[in-house]
Amino acid sequence: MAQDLYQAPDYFHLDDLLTDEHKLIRDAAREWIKREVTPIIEDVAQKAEFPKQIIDGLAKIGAFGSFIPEEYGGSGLDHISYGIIMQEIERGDSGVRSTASVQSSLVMYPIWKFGSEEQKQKYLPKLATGELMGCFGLTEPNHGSNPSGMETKYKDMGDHYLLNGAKLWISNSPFADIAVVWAKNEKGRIHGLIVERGMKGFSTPETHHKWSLRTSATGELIFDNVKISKENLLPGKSGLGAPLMCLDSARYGIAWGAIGAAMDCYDTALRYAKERIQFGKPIAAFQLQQKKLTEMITEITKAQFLTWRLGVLRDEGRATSAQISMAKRNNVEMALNIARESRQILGAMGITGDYSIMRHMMNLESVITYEGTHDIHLLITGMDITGIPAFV
Ligand code: TGC
Ligand code: FAD
Repeated sequence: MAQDLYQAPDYFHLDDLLTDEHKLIRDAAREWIKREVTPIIEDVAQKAEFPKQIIDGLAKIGAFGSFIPEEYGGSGLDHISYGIIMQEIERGDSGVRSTASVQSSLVMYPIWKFGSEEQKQKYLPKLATGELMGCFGLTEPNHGSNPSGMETKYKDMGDHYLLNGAKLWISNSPFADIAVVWAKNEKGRIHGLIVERGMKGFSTPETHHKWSLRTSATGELIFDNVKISKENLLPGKSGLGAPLMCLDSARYGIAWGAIGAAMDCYDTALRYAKERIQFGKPIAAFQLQQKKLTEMITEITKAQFLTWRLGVLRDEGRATSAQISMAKRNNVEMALNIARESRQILGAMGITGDYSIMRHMMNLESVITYEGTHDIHLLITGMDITGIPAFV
């Protein structure tokens, strides 16, 4: 891949609204991405490999549980800091951000929010350092957008539970040490269970041949009469609302992350347009290219402010699920459109791995689908403003 010359666009001086701590966190993450991720990312994406060697670095920049209190090994930071870290990581690659989102919002968050004190002490510090890696099992072969219909179930056997079922499309599953799994009890109530690698009857086959999110390992979770200790049930909350709370945290991070991918595409396209000469001029001199670039920076700027405001609301405990859905939906679509336009600005060079744009574009096809599809987020906002659910 060509040298990483990234310069983050900040057209309306959003930096003025960040604290010194936010800027320090941002600069550390940005510098780490440039130094450790850019040099390897294209190669691992081409090979469709998860770069395990960066786990330690991710932990050191606070990518695992930045909002988890320090007593449990987290960094005790605010939600804007979490968002900024996700933005910088996704500037590098959405697949790497996925690994960090899952670990923070979908594994550490439910253990912190719904776990017993023993579970918090046992798992959170090791998840924060990356000594343990986790995954989150909600989606099933027959239940994607409608997780309430899940078929994975567990039975109370007196001194333990017996878990049966299957989860599909699970990020990190092929290498995760633990899985936070959502399953129904005999009464049909959804609960979270911590399943550990090595438990008899538990397997995690990898899903191959993805054209998108190739640096993230995706797989299944298969439970064939898995014996689960009763201590592994998350006692704090049951019902679909529990996994949906985790999704709020992850979707919030994705709203920030998508801006990172968009900024990287815009920055690459702007530099290329100023350097590429056609008809005796840099292509940036042509009105059609200026239109593309102007619309990109306008959309990025709008998304930056929407998302910063969402962060303030989340830090105040006032961000609603519907606001998070709106930001996730808007920003991912914005990033995908910018990736497509940027790729055109690069002409044929845009399809090569010498530039990051095509990789971002393919990654964003997953991001617009997972954590609630583009359609589902529209329906969540629609329900919020009309009071009428239109899912069924
Ligand atoms: P519904 O009847 O609306 O709600 C069920 C219960 O949940 C409550 N609730 C929430 N609670 C907390 N936070 C939220 N955001 C909540 N939304 C709803 C609700 O009040 C109710 O509570 P109660 O007490 O009355 O039972 O549920 P529904 O079955 O109609 O579904 C609603 C819908 C469609 C919005 C929901 O199912 C949904 O969001 N579907 C999309 C599924 C999804 O996003 N899956 C993501 C899987 S994980 C993933 O993709 C990880 S990718 C990670 C990576 O690599 O980065
Ligand atoms: P479906 O639900 O079958 O939807 C298909 C189409 O129908 C979509 O366009 C959808 O918008 C539309 N549709 C569905 N219902 C409605 C409706 N009511 N109204 C209008 N349109 C509708 N899941 C996890 O649990 N954990 C993970 O770690 C995880 N990681 C993932 C990683 C990747 C790379 C991918 C691609 C997915 C991952 N997922 C994960 C699964 C993801 O959350 C689901 O793919 C997503 O929720 C959509 O479910 P589905 O693919 O079954 O699509």
